[in-house]
Amino acid sequence: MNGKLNKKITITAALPYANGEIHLGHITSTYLPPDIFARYSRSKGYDVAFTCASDDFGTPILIEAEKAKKTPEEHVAFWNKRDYEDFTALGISFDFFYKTSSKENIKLVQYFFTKLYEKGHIYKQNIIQQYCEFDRKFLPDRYIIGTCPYCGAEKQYSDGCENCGRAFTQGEIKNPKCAICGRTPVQKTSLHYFFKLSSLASKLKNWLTSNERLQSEVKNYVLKWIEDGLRDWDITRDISWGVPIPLEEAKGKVFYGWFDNHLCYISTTIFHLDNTGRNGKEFWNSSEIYHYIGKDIIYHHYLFLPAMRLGLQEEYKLPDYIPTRGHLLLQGKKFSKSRGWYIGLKEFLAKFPPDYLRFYLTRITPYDQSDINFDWDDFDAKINNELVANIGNFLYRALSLLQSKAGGIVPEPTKFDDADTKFAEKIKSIASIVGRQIEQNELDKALKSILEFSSSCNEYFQHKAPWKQNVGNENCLYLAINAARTLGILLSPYIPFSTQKLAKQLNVELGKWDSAGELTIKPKYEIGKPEILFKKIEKEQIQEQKAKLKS
Ligand code: B3M
Ligand code: ZN
Repeated sequence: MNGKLNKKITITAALPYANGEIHLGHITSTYLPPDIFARYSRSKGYDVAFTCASDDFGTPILIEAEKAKKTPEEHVAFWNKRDYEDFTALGISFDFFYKTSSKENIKLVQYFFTKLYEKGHIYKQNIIQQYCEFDRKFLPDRYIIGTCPYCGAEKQYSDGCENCGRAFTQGEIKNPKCAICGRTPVQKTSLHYFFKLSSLASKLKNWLTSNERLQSEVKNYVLKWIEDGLRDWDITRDISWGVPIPLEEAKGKVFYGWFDNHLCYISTTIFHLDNTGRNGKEFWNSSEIYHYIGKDIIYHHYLFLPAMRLGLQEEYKLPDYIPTRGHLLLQGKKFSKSRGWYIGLKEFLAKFPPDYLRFYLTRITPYDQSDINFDWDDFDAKINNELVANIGNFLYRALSLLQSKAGGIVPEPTKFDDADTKFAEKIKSIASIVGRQIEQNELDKALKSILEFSSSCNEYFQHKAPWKQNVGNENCLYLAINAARTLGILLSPYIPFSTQKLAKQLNVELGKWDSAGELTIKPKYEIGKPEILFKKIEKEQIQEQKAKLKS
Protein backbone atom coordinates (compact mmCIF):
# COMPACT_ATOMS: atom_id res chain seq x y z
CA MET A 1 0.00 0.00 0.00
CA ASN A 2 1.15 3.50 -0.76
CA GLY A 3 2.58 4.95 2.47
CA LYS A 4 1.39 8.42 1.56
CA LEU A 5 -2.21 7.31 1.66
CA ASN A 6 -1.77 6.54 5.34
CA LYS A 7 -0.45 9.97 6.11
CA LYS A 8 -1.97 11.23 9.35
CA ILE A 9 -2.88 14.87 9.69
CA THR A 10 -3.92 16.77 12.79
CA ILE A 11 -5.57 20.09 12.07
CA THR A 12 -6.67 22.59 14.70
CA ALA A 13 -8.16 26.06 14.47
CA ALA A 14 -7.65 28.66 17.21
CA LEU A 15 -10.34 28.27 19.85
CA PRO A 16 -13.07 30.91 19.85
CA TYR A 17 -13.75 32.46 23.25
CA ALA A 18 -17.15 31.27 24.43
CA ASN A 19 -18.08 34.88 24.77
CA GLY A 20 -19.74 36.30 21.69
CA GLU A 21 -20.61 35.46 18.15
CA ILE A 22 -18.29 34.46 15.34
CA HIS A 23 -17.77 37.22 12.80
CA LEU A 24 -16.21 37.35 9.37
CA GLY A 25 -12.83 38.38 10.78
CA HIS A 26 -12.47 35.08 12.62
CA ILE A 27 -13.44 33.08 9.59
CA THR A 28 -10.86 34.46 7.18
CA SER A 29 -7.66 33.56 8.98
CA THR A 30 -8.69 30.90 11.39
CA TYR A 31 -11.58 28.69 10.30
CA LEU A 32 -11.90 28.66 6.54
CA PRO A 33 -8.27 27.84 5.63
CA PRO A 34 -8.10 24.75 7.87
CA ASP A 35 -11.49 23.58 6.65
CA ILE A 36 -10.38 23.76 3.03
CA PHE A 37 -7.22 21.93 3.92
CA ALA A 38 -9.10 19.28 5.92
CA ARG A 39 -11.56 18.66 3.10
CA TYR A 40 -8.73 18.43 0.60
CA SER A 41 -6.78 16.04 2.85
CA ARG A 42 -9.80 13.76 3.28
CA SER A 43 -10.26 13.75 -0.47
CA LYS A 44 -6.62 12.70 -0.82
CA GLY A 45 -7.35 9.76 1.47
CA TYR A 46 -5.23 11.02 4.36
CA ASP A 47 -6.27 10.15 7.89
CA VAL A 48 -7.48 13.50 9.22
CA ALA A 49 -8.39 14.74 12.69
CA PHE A 50 -9.78 18.27 12.43
CA THR A 51 -10.78 19.59 15.83
CA CYS A 52 -11.67 22.74 17.67
CA ALA A 53 -13.24 23.75 20.97
CA SER A 54 -14.67 26.73 22.75
CA ASP A 55 -12.22 28.64 24.93
CA ASP A 56 -14.20 28.74 28.14
CA PHE A 57 -11.98 30.27 30.78
CA GLY A 58 -10.58 33.71 31.43
CA THR A 59 -11.65 36.97 32.98
CA PRO A 60 -13.55 38.43 29.98
CA ILE A 61 -15.95 35.51 30.17
CA LEU A 62 -16.38 35.90 33.88
CA ILE A 63 -17.05 39.61 33.43
CA GLU A 64 -19.63 39.01 30.69
CA ALA A 65 -21.36 36.26 32.65
CA GLU A 66 -21.55 38.55 35.67
CA LYS A 67 -23.08 41.28 33.55
CA ALA A 68 -25.63 38.88 32.08
CA LYS A 69 -26.41 37.56 35.58
CA LYS A 70 -25.55 34.04 34.51
CA THR A 71 -23.12 31.52 35.89
CA PRO A 72 -19.98 31.21 33.78
CA GLU A 73 -21.01 27.59 33.06
CA GLU A 74 -24.33 28.74 31.58
CA HIS A 75 -22.66 31.50 29.64
CA VAL A 76 -20.06 29.27 27.98
CA ALA A 77 -22.55 26.47 27.30
CA PHE A 78 -24.67 28.94 25.34
CA TRP A 79 -21.78 30.19 23.21
CA ASN A 80 -20.28 26.76 22.67
CA LYS A 81 -23.54 25.63 21.09
CA ARG A 82 -24.11 28.79 19.13
CA ASP A 83 -20.56 28.89 17.71
CA TYR A 84 -20.81 25.30 16.62
CA GLU A 85 -24.10 25.99 14.86
CA ASP A 86 -22.62 28.99 13.04
CA PHE A 87 -19.56 27.01 11.97
CA THR A 88 -21.75 24.21 10.70
CA ALA A 89 -23.86 26.63 8.69
CA LEU A 90 -20.70 27.76 6.93
CA GLY A 91 -19.70 24.16 6.28
CA ILE A 92 -16.73 24.12 8.67
CA SER A 93 -16.32 20.37 8.94
CA PHE A 94 -14.80 19.78 12.35
CA ASP A 95 -14.50 16.11 13.16
CA PHE A 96 -15.07 17.14 16.74
CA PHE A 97 -15.83 20.37 18.59
CA TYR A 98 -15.26 20.34 22.34
CA LYS A 99 -14.38 22.77 25.15
CA THR A 100 -11.43 23.85 27.28
CA SER A 101 -13.51 23.20 30.41
CA SER A 102 -13.83 19.49 29.59
CA LYS A 103 -12.62 17.06 32.22
CA GLU A 104 -10.14 15.66 29.71
CA ASN A 105 -8.59 19.07 29.22
CA ILE A 106 -8.49 19.87 32.92
CA LYS A 107 -6.70 16.59 33.49
CA LEU A 108 -4.12 17.25 30.77
CA VAL A 109 -3.48 20.82 31.97
CA GLN A 110 -2.87 19.63 35.51
CA TYR A 111 -0.59 16.90 34.18
CA PHE A 112 1.45 19.45 32.20
CA PHE A 113 1.74 21.67 35.25
CA THR A 114 2.86 18.82 37.49
CA LYS A 115 5.47 17.65 34.97
CA LEU A 116 6.79 21.14 34.30
CA TYR A 117 7.00 21.78 38.03
CA GLU A 118 8.87 18.51 38.63
CA LYS A 119 11.32 19.32 35.87
CA GLY A 120 12.06 22.72 37.33
CA HIS A 121 10.39 24.83 34.65
CA ILE A 122 7.99 26.34 37.14
CA TYR A 123 8.73 28.16 40.39
CA LYS A 124 6.58 29.99 42.91
CA GLN A 125 6.82 33.44 44.28
CA ASN A 126 4.78 35.82 46.40
CA ILE A 127 3.89 38.79 44.32
CA ILE A 128 1.95 41.97 44.61
CA GLN A 129 -1.44 41.82 42.94
CA GLN A 130 -3.88 44.54 42.10
CA TYR A 131 -6.92 44.33 44.30
CA CYS A 132 -10.08 46.40 44.15
CA GLU A 133 -11.29 47.21 47.63
CA PHE A 134 -14.57 48.47 46.30
CA ASP A 135 -15.38 45.29 44.34
CA ARG A 136 -13.49 43.10 46.83
CA LYS A 137 -11.68 41.23 44.08
CA PHE A 138 -8.25 40.51 42.80
CA LEU A 139 -7.98 42.10 39.38
CA PRO A 140 -6.12 39.95 36.91
CA ASP A 141 -5.94 40.56 33.13
CA ARG A 142 -9.03 42.18 31.76
CA TYR A 143 -10.12 43.40 35.16
CA ILE A 144 -7.40 46.02 34.73
CA ILE A 145 -7.12 48.67 32.07
CA GLY A 146 -4.01 50.79 31.67
CA THR A 147 -1.13 51.93 29.49
CA CYS A 148 1.15 49.54 27.59
CA PRO A 149 4.62 49.54 29.20
CA TYR A 150 6.26 48.98 25.81
CA CYS A 151 4.61 51.24 23.27
CA GLY A 152 2.58 53.55 25.47
CA ALA A 153 -0.79 52.68 23.91
CA GLU A 154 -3.63 53.54 26.25
CA LYS A 155 -6.71 51.54 27.26
CA GLN A 156 -4.96 48.18 27.07
CA TYR A 157 -5.79 45.17 29.19
CA SER A 158 -3.14 44.08 31.63
CA ASP A 159 -2.17 40.86 29.83
CA GLY A 160 -1.15 42.23 26.48
CA CYS A 161 -1.21 45.09 24.03
CA GLU A 162 -3.39 45.14 20.94
CA ASN A 163 -1.25 47.88 19.47
CA CYS A 164 2.25 46.35 19.57
CA GLY A 165 1.26 42.70 19.98
CA ARG A 166 3.31 42.02 23.12
CA ALA A 167 1.98 39.82 25.85
CA PHE A 168 2.98 40.94 29.31
CA THR A 169 2.74 39.83 32.83
CA GLN A 170 0.86 40.98 35.91
CA GLY A 171 2.06 44.26 37.31
CA GLU A 172 3.77 45.48 34.15
CA ILE A 173 0.89 47.63 32.96
CA LYS A 174 1.18 51.35 33.71
CA ASN A 175 -1.52 53.46 35.33
CA PRO A 176 -3.82 50.54 36.25
CA LYS A 177 -7.56 51.04 36.83
CA CYS A 178 -10.28 48.57 37.82
CA ALA A 179 -12.25 47.63 34.73
CA ILE A 180 -15.45 47.20 36.70
CA CYS A 181 -15.62 50.44 38.66
CA GLY A 182 -12.75 52.53 37.26
CA ARG A 183 -11.14 53.05 40.68
CA THR A 184 -7.42 52.79 41.24
CA PRO A 185 -6.69 49.41 42.81
CA VAL A 186 -4.59 48.73 45.91
CA GLN A 187 -1.89 46.11 46.12
CA LYS A 188 -2.03 42.82 47.99
CA THR A 189 0.31 39.87 48.23
CA SER A 190 -0.55 36.56 46.62
CA LEU A 191 1.28 33.30 45.89
CA HIS A 192 1.85 32.83 42.17
CA TYR A 193 3.49 30.26 39.89
CA PHE A 194 5.84 31.27 37.11
CA PHE A 195 6.82 29.43 34.00
CA LYS A 196 10.52 29.93 33.18
CA LEU A 197 10.13 30.80 29.56
CA SER A 198 13.66 32.21 29.58
CA SER A 199 15.21 28.85 30.45
CA LEU A 200 13.77 27.39 27.27
CA ALA A 201 14.91 30.25 25.05
CA SER A 202 17.70 28.40 23.30
CA LYS A 203 15.53 25.31 22.70
CA LEU A 204 12.82 27.55 21.31
CA LYS A 205 15.26 29.31 19.07
CA ASN A 206 16.54 26.02 17.84
CA TRP A 207 13.07 24.72 17.11
CA LEU A 208 12.11 27.89 15.27
CA THR A 209 15.21 28.08 13.12
CA SER A 210 15.26 24.40 12.25
CA ASN A 211 11.58 24.17 11.30
CA GLU A 212 11.54 25.08 7.61
CA ARG A 213 7.79 24.80 7.40
CA LEU A 214 7.00 27.79 9.58
CA GLN A 215 6.45 31.05 7.72
CA SER A 216 9.75 32.90 7.72
CA GLU A 217 8.35 36.39 8.27
CA VAL A 218 6.64 35.28 11.46
CA LYS A 219 9.70 33.39 12.56
CA ASN A 220 11.92 36.44 12.25
CA TYR A 221 9.49 38.47 14.27
CA VAL A 222 9.46 35.87 17.04
CA LEU A 223 13.23 35.37 17.00
CA LYS A 224 13.58 39.05 17.66
CA TRP A 225 11.37 38.73 20.74
CA ILE A 226 13.64 35.94 21.96
CA GLU A 227 16.70 38.06 21.34
CA ASP A 228 15.15 40.92 23.32
CA GLY A 229 14.86 38.51 26.24
CA LEU A 230 11.87 36.46 27.36
CA ARG A 231 10.27 37.19 30.67
CA ASP A 232 9.09 34.50 33.00
CA TRP A 233 5.43 34.04 32.67
CA ASP A 234 2.89 34.24 35.50
CA ILE A 235 0.46 31.37 34.99
CA THR A 236 -1.68 31.96 38.08
CA ARG A 237 -4.95 33.83 38.53
CA ASP A 238 -6.76 34.63 41.77
CA ILE A 239 -10.21 33.93 40.41
CA SER A 240 -12.61 31.03 40.65
CA TRP A 241 -13.23 30.38 36.95
CA GLY A 242 -10.46 28.32 35.40
CA VAL A 243 -8.53 25.09 35.67
CA PRO A 244 -7.68 24.66 39.36
CA ILE A 245 -4.00 24.57 40.25
CA PRO A 246 -3.56 21.03 41.60
CA LEU A 247 -1.77 21.90 44.84
CA GLU A 248 -3.13 22.25 48.35
CA GLU A 249 -1.18 25.49 48.90
CA ALA A 250 -2.79 26.98 45.79
CA LYS A 251 -6.37 26.37 46.81
CA GLY A 252 -8.78 28.76 45.14
CA LYS A 253 -6.33 29.72 42.42
CA VAL A 254 -6.60 28.80 38.77
CA PHE A 255 -4.40 28.84 35.70
CA TYR A 256 -4.17 31.70 33.29
CA GLY A 257 -6.26 30.91 30.19
CA TRP A 258 -3.28 30.83 27.87
CA PHE A 259 -1.73 28.10 29.99
CA ASP A 260 -4.69 25.80 29.44
CA ASN A 261 -6.34 26.73 26.15
CA HIS A 262 -3.80 25.49 23.61
CA LEU A 263 -3.46 22.22 25.52
CA CYS A 264 -7.06 21.72 24.50
CA TYR A 265 -5.84 21.12 20.95
CA ILE A 266 -4.19 18.00 22.32
CA SER A 267 -6.86 16.89 24.79
CA THR A 268 -9.69 17.35 22.28
CA THR A 269 -7.94 15.61 19.42
CA ILE A 270 -6.86 12.67 21.51
CA PHE A 271 -10.29 12.32 23.10
CA HIS A 272 -11.91 12.31 19.67
CA LEU A 273 -9.46 9.77 18.24
CA ASP A 274 -9.70 7.45 21.24
CA ASN A 275 -13.47 7.60 20.90
CA THR A 276 -13.36 6.67 17.25
CA GLY A 277 -11.25 3.57 17.56
CA ARG A 278 -7.78 4.98 17.15
CA ASN A 279 -4.94 5.51 19.59
CA GLY A 280 -5.11 9.25 20.08
CA LYS A 281 -1.69 9.87 21.52
CA GLU A 282 0.03 7.66 18.98
CA PHE A 283 -1.85 9.41 16.20
CA TRP A 284 -0.94 12.84 17.54
CA ASN A 285 2.72 12.01 17.76
CA SER A 286 2.97 10.44 14.32
CA SER A 287 0.84 12.98 12.48
CA GLU A 288 1.71 16.14 10.64
CA ILE A 289 0.36 18.87 12.93
CA TYR A 290 -1.19 22.13 11.77
CA HIS A 291 -2.37 24.88 14.12
CA TYR A 292 -4.23 27.59 12.19
CA ILE A 293 -4.23 31.06 13.74
CA GLY A 294 -4.65 34.77 13.11
CA LYS A 295 -1.66 37.04 13.52
CA ASP A 296 -2.82 38.54 16.82
CA ILE A 297 -1.95 35.34 18.70
CA ILE A 298 1.51 34.73 17.29
CA TYR A 299 3.21 35.26 20.63
CA HIS A 300 1.15 32.56 22.32
CA HIS A 301 1.50 30.00 19.54
CA TYR A 302 5.15 30.48 18.67
CA LEU A 303 6.40 30.83 22.24
CA PHE A 304 4.09 29.63 25.03
CA LEU A 305 2.78 26.64 23.14
CA PRO A 306 6.09 25.18 21.93
CA ALA A 307 7.83 26.03 25.21
CA MET A 308 5.35 23.97 27.19
CA ARG A 309 5.72 20.98 24.88
CA LEU A 310 9.50 21.35 24.89
CA GLY A 311 9.39 21.44 28.69
CA LEU A 312 7.83 17.96 28.62
CA GLN A 313 10.59 16.72 26.34
CA GLU A 314 8.18 16.53 23.46
CA GLU A 315 5.99 13.88 25.03
CA TYR A 316 3.43 15.57 22.80
CA LYS A 317 4.72 16.49 19.37
CA LEU A 318 5.21 20.15 18.42
CA PRO A 319 3.45 21.61 15.38
CA ASP A 320 4.88 21.27 11.89
CA TYR A 321 2.91 24.21 10.60
CA ILE A 322 1.33 27.22 12.28
CA PRO A 323 -0.36 28.83 9.28
CA THR A 324 -0.76 32.46 10.26
CA ARG A 325 -2.85 34.93 8.32
CA GLY A 326 -3.69 38.61 8.68
CA HIS A 327 -6.62 40.61 9.95
CA LEU A 328 -9.76 41.20 7.97
CA LEU A 329 -10.71 44.81 7.37
CA LEU A 330 -14.22 45.84 6.39
CA GLN A 331 -14.29 48.39 3.58
CA GLY A 332 -10.74 49.34 4.55
CA LYS A 333 -11.43 49.84 8.25
CA LYS A 334 -10.98 47.71 11.35
CA PHE A 335 -13.98 45.60 12.43
CA SER A 336 -15.68 47.06 15.47
CA LYS A 337 -18.83 45.65 16.91
CA SER A 338 -19.42 48.61 19.18
CA ARG A 339 -19.14 51.09 16.29
CA GLY A 340 -21.42 48.96 14.08
CA TRP A 341 -18.60 48.40 11.59
CA TYR A 342 -19.10 44.71 11.69
CA ILE A 343 -20.64 41.68 9.99
CA GLY A 344 -21.61 38.67 12.08
CA LEU A 345 -21.43 35.29 10.43
CA LYS A 346 -25.03 34.41 11.13
CA GLU A 347 -26.22 37.72 9.78
CA PHE A 348 -24.20 37.24 6.59
CA LEU A 349 -25.50 33.74 6.03
CA ALA A 350 -29.06 34.97 6.33
CA LYS A 351 -28.46 36.99 3.15
CA PHE A 352 -26.00 35.04 1.02
CA PRO A 353 -25.15 31.36 0.49
CA PRO A 354 -22.23 30.04 2.57
CA ASP A 355 -20.29 29.13 -0.56
CA TYR A 356 -20.27 32.78 -1.67
CA LEU A 357 -18.49 33.73 1.51
CA ARG A 358 -16.11 30.78 1.29
CA PHE A 359 -15.27 31.61 -2.30
CA TYR A 360 -14.77 35.32 -1.78
CA LEU A 361 -12.76 35.12 1.43
CA THR A 362 -10.45 32.52 -0.05
CA ARG A 363 -9.93 34.61 -3.16
CA ILE A 364 -8.74 37.62 -1.16
CA THR A 365 -6.72 35.89 1.57
CA PRO A 366 -3.04 35.22 0.86
CA TYR A 367 -0.77 32.95 2.84
CA ASP A 368 0.93 35.73 4.78
CA GLN A 369 0.18 38.28 7.47
CA SER A 370 -0.96 41.19 5.35
CA ASP A 371 -4.35 42.67 6.10
CA ILE A 372 -7.24 41.52 3.96
CA ASN A 373 -10.04 43.78 2.89
CA PHE A 374 -13.68 42.72 2.70
CA ASP A 375 -15.22 45.09 0.19
CA TRP A 376 -18.87 44.77 -0.86
CA ASP A 377 -18.27 45.92 -4.46
CA ASP A 378 -15.36 43.55 -4.82
CA PHE A 379 -17.49 40.76 -3.34
CA ASP A 380 -20.15 41.54 -5.92
CA ALA A 381 -17.60 41.58 -8.76
CA LYS A 382 -15.79 38.39 -7.78
CA ILE A 383 -18.97 36.40 -7.26
CA ASN A 384 -20.65 37.61 -10.44
CA ASN A 385 -17.61 37.50 -12.73
CA GLU A 386 -15.81 34.46 -11.43
CA LEU A 387 -18.17 32.16 -9.60
CA VAL A 388 -21.28 32.87 -11.67
CA ALA A 389 -19.96 33.86 -15.11
CA ASN A 390 -16.93 31.60 -15.26
CA ILE A 391 -17.51 28.45 -13.19
CA GLY A 392 -21.31 28.49 -13.06
CA ASN A 393 -21.60 29.25 -16.73
CA PHE A 394 -19.44 26.34 -17.82
CA LEU A 395 -21.09 23.83 -15.51
CA TYR A 396 -24.58 24.79 -16.57
CA ARG A 397 -23.74 24.74 -20.24
CA ALA A 398 -21.96 21.40 -20.05
CA LEU A 399 -24.94 19.79 -18.38
CA SER A 400 -27.75 21.51 -20.18
CA LEU A 401 -26.27 20.94 -23.65
CA LEU A 402 -25.79 17.29 -22.89
CA GLN A 403 -29.44 17.32 -21.93
CA SER A 404 -30.71 19.19 -24.99
CA LYS A 405 -28.41 17.61 -27.60
CA ALA A 406 -28.18 14.05 -26.35
CA GLY A 407 -31.13 13.60 -24.01
CA GLY A 408 -28.84 13.64 -20.98
CA ILE A 409 -27.03 10.51 -22.13
CA VAL A 410 -23.26 10.70 -22.46
CA PRO A 411 -22.35 10.02 -26.11
CA GLU A 412 -19.69 7.66 -27.40
CA PRO A 413 -16.61 9.79 -28.28
CA THR A 414 -15.02 9.56 -31.70
CA LYS A 415 -11.44 10.24 -32.71
CA PHE A 416 -10.07 13.26 -30.81
CA ASP A 417 -8.96 16.30 -32.76
CA ASP A 418 -6.22 18.64 -31.50
CA ALA A 419 -8.49 20.72 -29.33
CA ASP A 420 -9.98 17.59 -27.73
CA THR A 421 -6.56 16.12 -27.03
CA LYS A 422 -5.30 19.33 -25.50
CA PHE A 423 -8.40 19.65 -23.36
CA ALA A 424 -8.18 16.04 -22.19
CA GLU A 425 -4.57 16.74 -21.20
CA LYS A 426 -5.67 19.71 -19.12
CA ILE A 427 -8.25 17.59 -17.34
CA LYS A 428 -5.59 15.02 -16.62
CA SER A 429 -3.00 17.38 -15.15
CA ILE A 430 -4.94 20.03 -13.23
CA ALA A 431 -5.53 18.17 -9.94
CA SER A 432 -1.86 17.68 -9.20
CA ILE A 433 -1.12 21.35 -9.88
CA VAL A 434 -3.88 22.51 -7.56
CA GLY A 435 -3.03 19.85 -4.98
CA ARG A 436 0.56 20.98 -4.77
CA GLN A 437 -0.54 24.55 -4.13
CA ILE A 438 -2.96 23.48 -1.42
CA GLU A 439 -0.25 21.43 0.29
CA GLN A 440 1.93 24.53 0.28
CA ASN A 441 -0.90 26.38 2.03
CA GLU A 442 -1.40 28.63 -1.00
CA LEU A 443 -5.16 28.22 -0.95
CA ASP A 444 -5.83 31.44 -2.83
CA LYS A 445 -3.36 30.56 -5.60
CA ALA A 446 -4.86 27.08 -5.89
CA LEU A 447 -8.30 28.62 -6.32
CA LYS A 448 -6.87 30.88 -9.02
CA SER A 449 -5.56 27.81 -10.83
CA ILE A 450 -9.03 26.27 -10.68
CA LEU A 451 -10.49 29.46 -12.15
CA GLU A 452 -7.98 29.31 -14.98
CA PHE A 453 -8.94 25.72 -15.63
CA SER A 454 -12.59 26.71 -15.69
CA SER A 455 -11.76 29.50 -18.18
CA SER A 456 -10.10 26.98 -20.44
CA CYS A 457 -13.21 24.79 -20.17
CA ASN A 458 -15.28 27.73 -21.36
CA GLU A 459 -12.85 28.43 -24.20
CA TYR A 460 -12.93 24.84 -25.35
CA PHE A 461 -16.69 24.85 -25.28
CA GLN A 462 -16.86 28.14 -27.13
CA HIS A 463 -14.46 26.87 -29.75
CA LYS A 464 -16.42 23.64 -30.26
CA ALA A 465 -19.82 25.34 -30.11
CA PRO A 466 -21.77 22.11 -29.61
CA TRP A 467 -25.07 24.02 -29.71
CA LYS A 468 -24.65 24.59 -33.44
CA GLN A 469 -25.01 21.00 -34.59
CA ASN A 470 -26.66 17.77 -33.60
CA VAL A 471 -23.94 15.43 -34.80
CA GLY A 472 -20.20 15.70 -34.45
CA ASN A 473 -20.35 17.17 -30.96
CA GLU A 474 -19.86 13.82 -29.15
CA ASN A 475 -16.28 14.50 -28.05
CA CYS A 476 -17.13 17.92 -26.75
CA LEU A 477 -20.14 16.73 -24.73
CA TYR A 478 -18.21 13.74 -23.42
CA LEU A 479 -15.16 15.73 -22.37
CA ALA A 480 -17.16 18.64 -20.99
CA ILE A 481 -19.24 16.47 -18.70
CA ASN A 482 -16.10 14.84 -17.41
CA ALA A 483 -14.47 18.24 -16.94
CA ALA A 484 -17.52 19.23 -14.90
CA ARG A 485 -16.83 16.34 -12.57
CA THR A 486 -13.15 17.32 -12.40
CA LEU A 487 -14.14 20.86 -11.46
CA GLY A 488 -16.49 19.47 -8.86
CA ILE A 489 -13.68 17.55 -7.18
CA LEU A 490 -11.28 20.50 -7.28
CA LEU A 491 -13.88 22.87 -5.90
CA SER A 492 -15.22 20.55 -3.23
CA PRO A 493 -12.87 21.81 -0.49
CA TYR A 494 -13.80 25.40 -1.33
CA ILE A 495 -17.53 25.38 -2.04
CA PRO A 496 -18.79 22.07 -0.68
CA PHE A 497 -22.49 22.90 -0.67
CA SER A 498 -22.47 23.67 -4.39
CA THR A 499 -20.32 20.73 -5.40
CA GLN A 500 -22.72 18.43 -3.58
CA LYS A 501 -25.53 19.82 -5.72
CA LEU A 502 -23.36 19.42 -8.79
CA ALA A 503 -22.77 15.76 -7.94
CA LYS A 504 -26.52 15.29 -7.79
CA GLN A 505 -26.99 16.92 -11.17
CA LEU A 506 -24.24 14.78 -12.64
CA ASN A 507 -25.79 11.79 -10.92
CA VAL A 508 -22.37 10.62 -9.69
CA GLU A 509 -20.26 10.52 -6.56
CA LEU A 510 -17.58 13.06 -7.32
CA GLY A 511 -14.80 10.73 -6.18
CA LYS A 512 -11.39 11.19 -4.60
CA TRP A 513 -8.90 13.90 -5.46
CA ASP A 514 -6.53 11.63 -7.34
CA SER A 515 -9.30 10.47 -9.66
CA ALA A 516 -9.99 14.03 -10.82
CA GLY A 517 -7.87 13.56 -13.95
CA GLU A 518 -9.70 10.44 -15.11
CA LEU A 519 -12.61 10.40 -17.52
CA THR A 520 -14.82 8.32 -15.27
CA ILE A 521 -18.19 9.37 -16.69
CA LYS A 522 -18.55 6.82 -19.43
CA PRO A 523 -20.63 6.76 -22.63
CA LYS A 524 -24.31 5.81 -22.16
CA TYR A 525 -24.33 7.18 -18.62
CA GLU A 526 -27.39 9.23 -17.83
CA ILE A 527 -26.95 12.45 -15.90
CA GLY A 528 -29.51 14.10 -13.63
CA LYS A 529 -31.38 17.34 -14.11
CA PRO A 530 -29.23 20.42 -14.83
CA GLU A 531 -29.95 23.45 -12.72
CA ILE A 532 -28.29 26.83 -12.29
CA LEU A 533 -25.88 26.51 -9.39
CA PHE A 534 -25.03 30.13 -8.67
CA LYS A 535 -27.41 33.04 -8.70
CA LYS A 536 -26.09 36.44 -9.68
CA ILE A 537 -25.92 39.04 -6.91
CA GLU A 538 -28.09 42.07 -7.65
CA LYS A 539 -26.88 45.62 -7.14
CA GLU A 540 -29.67 46.28 -4.63
CA GLN A 541 -28.44 43.50 -2.39
CA ILE A 542 -25.05 45.16 -2.18
CA GLN A 543 -26.56 48.58 -1.63
CA GLU A 544 -28.63 47.24 1.23
CA GLN A 545 -25.53 45.86 2.93
CA LYS A 546 -23.54 49.05 2.50
CA ALA A 547 -26.40 51.12 3.89
CA LYS A 548 -26.51 48.88 6.94
CA LEU A 549 -22.90 49.71 7.68
CA LYS A 550 -23.43 53.43 7.45
CA SER A 551 -26.40 53.56 9.75
N1 B3M B 1 -9.36 32.10 22.50
C1 B3M B 1 -8.89 33.67 20.81
C2 B3M B 1 -8.02 34.80 20.46
O1 B3M B 1 -7.25 35.24 21.27
C3 B3M B 1 -8.28 32.69 21.77
C4 B3M B 1 -7.50 31.66 21.01
C5 B3M B 1 -7.05 30.52 21.81
S1 B3M B 1 -6.22 29.37 20.82
C6 B3M B 1 -5.53 28.27 21.89
O2 B3M B 1 -8.16 35.24 19.34
ZN1 ZN C 1 -13.32 48.21 41.18
